[in-house]
Amino acid sequence: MLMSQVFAPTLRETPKEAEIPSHQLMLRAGFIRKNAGGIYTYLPLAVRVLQKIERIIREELEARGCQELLLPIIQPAELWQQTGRWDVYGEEMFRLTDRHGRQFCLGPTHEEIITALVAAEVNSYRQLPLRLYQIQNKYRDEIRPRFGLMRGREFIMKDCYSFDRDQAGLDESYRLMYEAYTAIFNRCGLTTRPVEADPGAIGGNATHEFMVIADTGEAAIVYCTECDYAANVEKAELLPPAGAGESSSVDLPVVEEVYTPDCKTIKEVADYLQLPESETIKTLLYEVEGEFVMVLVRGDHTLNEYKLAAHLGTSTFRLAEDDSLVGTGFVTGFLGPINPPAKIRVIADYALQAGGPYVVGANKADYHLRNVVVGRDFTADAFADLRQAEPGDSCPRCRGRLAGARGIEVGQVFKLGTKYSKALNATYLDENGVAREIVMGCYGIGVGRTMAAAIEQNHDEDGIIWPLPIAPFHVIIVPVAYTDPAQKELADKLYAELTELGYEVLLDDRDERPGVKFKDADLIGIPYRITIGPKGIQNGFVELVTRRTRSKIEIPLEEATSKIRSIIGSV
Ligand code: 9G3
Repeated sequence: MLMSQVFAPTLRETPKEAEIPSHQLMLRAGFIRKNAGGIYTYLPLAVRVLQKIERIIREELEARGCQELLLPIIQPAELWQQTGRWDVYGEEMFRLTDRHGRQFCLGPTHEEIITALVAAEVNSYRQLPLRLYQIQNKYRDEIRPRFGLMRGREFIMKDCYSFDRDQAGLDESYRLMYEAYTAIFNRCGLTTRPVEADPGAIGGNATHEFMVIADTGEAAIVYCTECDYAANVEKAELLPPAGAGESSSVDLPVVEEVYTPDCKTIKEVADYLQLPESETIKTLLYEVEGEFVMVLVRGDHTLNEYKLAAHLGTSTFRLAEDDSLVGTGFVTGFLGPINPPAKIRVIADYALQAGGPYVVGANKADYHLRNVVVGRDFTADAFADLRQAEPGDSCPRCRGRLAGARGIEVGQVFKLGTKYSKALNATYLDENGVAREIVMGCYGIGVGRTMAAAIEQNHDEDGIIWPLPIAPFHVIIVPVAYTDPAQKELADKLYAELTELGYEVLLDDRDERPGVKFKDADLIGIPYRITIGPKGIQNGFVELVTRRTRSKIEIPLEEATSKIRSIIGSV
C-alpha cells in the first residue's frame, strides 16, 4: 500500500489527556481517535492489528474445538433478573428501554445470553462438551474511563463459554483454554504471566488472569522468585507466621494505659510513642449485615477486603462511618479489642499470632494501651489470612521471596460451575436419562487491550515497536525521493518482489523530507524499513533498518529480496 493513501492522521504533539505510552502513541500514530470518554474509532492501521490478533485467537480456539457464534449486544432484562444480576451492577450497566417500554441492557458480558441459548438447545450428554465463543463489542459504563483502550466503555472482547457434563469436564476445558491463552499471547509476541485471581462477583471457584507485565499496568501482582506461583494481590495468599503463638508471655510487662493526645492514626501513634508501626495494631470496625465486626491487622499491614469477604462469606459489608459509631461507645481512632464498649466479634490477621507486644486503642479518647500480648490480654474469635500480600512476603507455596510487578490484565479464565446453568435451568440428560446441571467455564480476552498492552511492552521514545506477528505492515520501503526515477523504479521493484513473497509492504511515496518519513515509520512502528537513496543507487545497495534494535545493514541490490527474506523470516 502507498503511504500517501493510508488514512493514518499522525500528530506531532502528544495530546495532553493521554497519560500512558499506548494511549499517546495510538493517538499520535493515527491508530485511534476518541469520540467520547472511553469510546473510540479504530482507524485502518489499528484495524489491521486487531484483525491479526483476532486471527491468532480464532486459530488457537478452533484448534481446541471452540465454535464461533455472534450473540446479541442488546440483551433483555428478564435473563439478568433470573440470574439476580440485573440489580447487582447498577450504574455500570448501560440500560435502555425499547419503544414498547421493555427494558434491555447493552451487553457487558454474555453469561446470561449464552446460557439461555444452551438451556434451550442442549438436552443430551451427547452434545457435551460444547465450547462457544464470539468476538464482539462489550459495554460497561466505567465511572472513570481512561488510558485509551485500556479502560474503555465500549471495547472488543473475545468471550468464550464452555459447557461440560461435570467438574472433570470443566477442568479439561479450563486446561485447554489456559493452554490456548498461553499460545495466543506468545504468538502475539507478548510476554504474559498467568496469575491466580479473585473470582469476585462473577462467582465460580477458580480463576486466573493473564497479565502483560508493564509498569503502567493497573493490576498489582506478586510472583515468587523461586517457584511459578503468581497472584493478583487481591488474591495472593499468605501463610501464618512461622512460630506463631510459641512466644511465652510469662515475663512480659502487663498492659498499661498511655496518654496519646489526638493520636488517631497508626502513624500518629507510632510517631508519638517512638515505635515502629509494626508494633501497633490497626483496629477496623466493619458493619456486616447489620452488626459490627472488629478486624485487626498489624499497623504496617493493609487489610485485603477480598480476603475479608472470603472469610466472612459475604461481600456486603462496609467500614463503619464515624456517625454510625455515635452512641455506641466506640471511639474512632482509639478502637481496640480490649474492654470494647460492647460485645463484638473480633477477627485478626494471622500475622498477629506472632510478634508484639503491641499498642492498641484503649477504647477511650486520647488513650492507647501498650504491652498488649495477643492470647494473654485478648484473643480473637478467629485468625485468618486477611492482609494484602506485599513484595518481600513469603511465597505461600514454597516460602520463597515474593517480588512485585504491575500487570495489564489482557485475559481471564473462570471456572463458573453451575451458577448460571442452575439459574437458567441449563440441564442435560445423562446416559441413564437423569437430568444434570451443565458445568460451565468462561474465558475472556480484551482484544483492544491486547493491542494496547503490546505497545506498553514494545515502544521507545520514537514510537511503537510492533511485534512482527501483529504489525500492521511487515516492511516499509522509504525512498529518499520517490520522484527520482531510479529510486522509484527500485522501490516499485522491491515492493512487488516482497509482496509476491507474502509480506505486507508499505511504500512511502510521499513528497516529504526524508527525516519526516523516517520519523513516521518509527512512530507507526513497522518492524523493518528499507531505505533507498541516491548513494545506494550509485553504489548498488539498499539499507535495511530493524526497528527494534535500530540495527542498520547495507544489502547489495541483487540480493536484497532474498537477504531481507532471510532476516525477516516467514510471516
Ligand atoms: C456486568 C457489568 C460489568 C461486569 C460484569 C457484568 C465484569 C461481569 C465479569 C465478567 C466475567 C467473564 C465472560 C468473559 C470473561 C469475563 N464486569 N464481569 O460479569 F453487568 Cl455492568 O465479565 N465474562
